[in-house]
Amino acid sequence: MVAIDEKLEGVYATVLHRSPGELEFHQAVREVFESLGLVVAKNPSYLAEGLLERICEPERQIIFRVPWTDDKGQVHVNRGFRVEFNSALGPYKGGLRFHPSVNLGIIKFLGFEQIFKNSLTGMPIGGGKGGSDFDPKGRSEGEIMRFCQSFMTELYRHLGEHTDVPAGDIGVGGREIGYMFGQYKRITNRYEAGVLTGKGIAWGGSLVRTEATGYGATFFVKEMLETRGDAMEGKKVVVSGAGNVAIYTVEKVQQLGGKVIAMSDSGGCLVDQDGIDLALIKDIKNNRRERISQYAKERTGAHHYAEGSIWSVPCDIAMPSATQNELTGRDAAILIRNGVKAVGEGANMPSTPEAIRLFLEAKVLFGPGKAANAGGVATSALEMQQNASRDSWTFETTEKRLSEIMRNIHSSCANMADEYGAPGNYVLGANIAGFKRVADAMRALGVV
Ligand code: NDP
Ligand code: 2IT
Repeated sequence: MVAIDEKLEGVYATVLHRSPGELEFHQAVREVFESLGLVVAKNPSYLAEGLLERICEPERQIIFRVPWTDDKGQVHVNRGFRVEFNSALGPYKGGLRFHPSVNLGIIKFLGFEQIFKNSLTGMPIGGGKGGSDFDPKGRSEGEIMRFCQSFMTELYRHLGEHTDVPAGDIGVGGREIGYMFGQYKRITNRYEAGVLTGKGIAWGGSLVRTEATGYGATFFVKEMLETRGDAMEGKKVVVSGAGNVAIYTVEKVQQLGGKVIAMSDSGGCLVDQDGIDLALIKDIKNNRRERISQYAKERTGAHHYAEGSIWSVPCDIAMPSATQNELTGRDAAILIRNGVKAVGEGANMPSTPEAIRLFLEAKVLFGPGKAANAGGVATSALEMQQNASRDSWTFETTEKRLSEIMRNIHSSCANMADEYGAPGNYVLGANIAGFKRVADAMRALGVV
């Protein structure tokens, strides 16, 4: 483990003490704090006015009961969360996750990461996150709709286009956003498009938002490769996950001439050395809502493995795009041994601290999630801009904006890493650049 600067130890100890058992939250705070020692050494004023204590404490945390009735008439009770972490830069902004593993510590880690990610985009968005321990797997359309309606019946009072603007994350896509928007509109009697992002195109959504996280992560990797005179063309790429982020990562990698040879879901890993057939994956996942194991049954030469790690498939580029801590130190060592050149995190905190350390030591180009996957939330902010001006932009215009934003995020991280004497260290660059913008805004706004 990398040491934390002694000036930050007290604040970190308070985080551990005040949020016992929230391991993912501790991990996310520690990762940022490991980068901040240099910043407070150069500018000790960041230690004043309880700034670091305030940045680690959510402005507001909402926890609520979500009762709903299944198709057989049985009542279920889930727990809903919204952590409104930091609004120094704009309304709270961040996704909603529906997954049985969700608890307060996971939502807090995601909300904490979101503050710095949103800051890095340069756009007027604060940080927040929410969700529920609801498991959508195997649920009917009617059950999903009733759950979303019940969830929004409580959450709506905390939202608003200038207050808090959720979007999707694991288990929440266009369908769920639709049901939640419908319920919000019904309760409030307002067509307030800017209250949620990731909406359908016919009802206030933005083109490119669906593709944005995966496309953005791929643009970020492209930028990293270019710093070494390299390109995506001809690279073998492994993308974990098979959801929104993974699918559109595969699409952009293929458009840039790379070859994706493996994907995964929680049921195992799929290898197709001929290159993933994206149309088949989209049909299986988006239309039929089936498991990726189905792909191996329909395509000759493809294999599905229920056991083992996807990271043991040799590749030039790894893009973890499923969930937190899915890529361990052991996986990183295997990837490095197999000659991996770049890692772009589509997911939030997918690499464990040990994995990150190994990638940095081996000088693998490593794009941390808060930079590499910021294209999703950045395009959400573009959706908010379109909603505010009652406009809608073309796919080309919006994708160009996204690619410029990713180029800017890449250069902010790279420049900050250079300035702090660690060229090529995007972890340090992202943490410092993200921290500075939000910290400066917090100082200007006083002790609030
Ligand atoms: P989806 O629900 O669309 O897909 C999630 C994928 O990850 C599925 O294939 C799922 O498999 C797999 N997965 C989820 N949890 C686990 C787990 N515990 N173990 C193994 N596999 C798992 O979500 P997204 O694609 O939207 O999100 C993926 C990641 O990207 C998350 O970390 C999210 O926070 C992050 N992210 C998402 C953004 C967005 O705009 N959607 C923006 C930025 C980051 P299965 O179906 O078997 O559960
Ligand atoms: O983790 C993330 O950045 C997201 N799930 C997207 C958040 C958003 O508000 O678009």
